[in-house]
Amino acid sequence: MYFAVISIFPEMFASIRDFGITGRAVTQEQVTIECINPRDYTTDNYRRIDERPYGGGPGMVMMAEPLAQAIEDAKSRASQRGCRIDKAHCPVIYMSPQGQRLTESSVVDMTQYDGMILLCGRYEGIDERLLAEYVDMEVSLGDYVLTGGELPAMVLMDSVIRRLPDVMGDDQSAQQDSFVDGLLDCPHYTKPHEFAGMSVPEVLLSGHHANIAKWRFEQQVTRTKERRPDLWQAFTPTAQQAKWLKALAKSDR
Ligand code: 4GO
Repeated sequence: MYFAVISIFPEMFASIRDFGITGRAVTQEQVTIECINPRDYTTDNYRRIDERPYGGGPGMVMMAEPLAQAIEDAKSRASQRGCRIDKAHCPVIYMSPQGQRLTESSVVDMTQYDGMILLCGRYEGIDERLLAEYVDMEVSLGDYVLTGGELPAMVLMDSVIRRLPDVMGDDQSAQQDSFVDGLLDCPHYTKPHEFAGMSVPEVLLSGHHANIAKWRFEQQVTRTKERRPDLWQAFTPTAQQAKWLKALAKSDR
């Protein structure tokens, strides 16, 4: 998958490109991340990308023209990398609190793209006409404001990259399905056997895989009911999970 990031702080993206599972996905060429600095598309001596807002008020607004040039360049680079350039295959995405919320299910949908062009704003945001002309989709991480779109863009990339086929080990892909199937994750334990007076739940040491799977599911259910009743409301069990839930209801009586 191809990612073009448009940002005045391209150095920030070293953290996703150079480390961990996302770094390995880049090295193994499952993913390409290219940064494009809109300052390189300015025409004035000061390389200005921001200006004061029409109508007055505090802060600065990113100007449309350098960003338009940067997006055009991103599209031509994406095309060179084999991306089909339309919103169904390589959308231009603007990270902003006004966007659609990112969820594990929207993340999984995004793994189908050839690539994405991620637009990162700064200051008070971007001239609305640039957004109207170029942006296919606006995405938000949640109801809070940040100083730039760079961290949200990296969160989006990380969440999509980890769902690409062959980026993570098989054991992991089974695990992460917990959120997609709508429940919170179960607790995890490792060595030592005892810590702070607490020992590892006995069932996990039993080697009985069916019991372990059942126990983990029960833990997921308990946690989800307690911490996220909204998720529990919306949950639909698989056939196996329905059996476990029946057994659980019986033992509760
Ligand atoms: C995205 C961008 C928050 C989010 C942002 C979010 N803040 N909740 N700030 O995903 C325009 C200038 C938006 C700074 C940017």
